[in-house]
Amino acid sequence: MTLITSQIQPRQILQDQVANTEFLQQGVVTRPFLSSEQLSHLMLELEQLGSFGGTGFYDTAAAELKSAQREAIHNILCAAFAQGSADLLIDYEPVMSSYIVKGPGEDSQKEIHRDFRLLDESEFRAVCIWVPLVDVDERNGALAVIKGSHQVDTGPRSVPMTPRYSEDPLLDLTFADTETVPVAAGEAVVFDMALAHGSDLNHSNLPRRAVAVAYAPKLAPLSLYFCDPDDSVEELAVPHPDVFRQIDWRVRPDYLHSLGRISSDRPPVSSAEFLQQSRAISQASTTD
Ligand SMILES: O=C(O)CCC(=O)C(=O)O
Repeated sequence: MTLITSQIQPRQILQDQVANTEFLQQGVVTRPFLSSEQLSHLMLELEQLGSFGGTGFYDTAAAELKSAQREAIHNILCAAFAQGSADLLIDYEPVMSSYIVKGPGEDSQKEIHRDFRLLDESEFRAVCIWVPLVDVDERNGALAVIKGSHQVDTGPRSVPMTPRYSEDPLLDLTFADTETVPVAAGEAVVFDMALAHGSDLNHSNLPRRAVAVAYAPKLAPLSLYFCDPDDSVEELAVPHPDVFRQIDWRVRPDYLHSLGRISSDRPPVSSAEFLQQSRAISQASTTD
């Protein structure tokens, strides 16, 4: 079977060669990230900002927040991640951030998804550094991933929706199809933004808090891939990373310069094919 992949260039992303090879092939690695002092300091700063979330899944990136509060969170997270991200990544800068509170019980799942595209992935890769503030495993909704899936092309990951022609295969997947990534508080799960990921229910009786910052290469031109009502995807130039935190992705930001339409001539991938291709990529790399 021919693999439909996004033709990733083996540009070095992570400073550490061994971790970089694993990251390029699997789409995810775990690394020590925040010291216990850094973690305590971060938790105190977030607490001072107020209380966020409750039951269910809450993410400041998707929540209706005042822009000053969103920026305050972004600044706290970028400062907390500054040293660790510079040690980990080669010439990347922060673009967006999230403070995520996964309350206990019902409605706390985050569906399996891929983050939206920020750049031309045939040349550059956007990276998310996700760090839990408590130890996480399958009991309290650790991150769950499909290794190798970052290389399977399922069409443009546009906002505010995926075009109907692209028949998103992830909608039919369940957490049985994923691999849980247990990590200690302060440890990072570093993943390619095209990787399929999510998190299952928080079965504990305490909130599972986590923070995440999305990074793009400093050299990469940034774009918003906007799906218009006629189902065509348009590439809009994003002149500065801050724009990603300022725009309302539900409406076409007319002030962004259009770079034209994205081609839609790719075959649909079924969920079974998506899993099969992801596993083939992940396993090929471990046996190579
Ligand atoms: O924190 C989680 O459970 C999920 C986070 C996530 O999906 C994301 O950062 O894109």
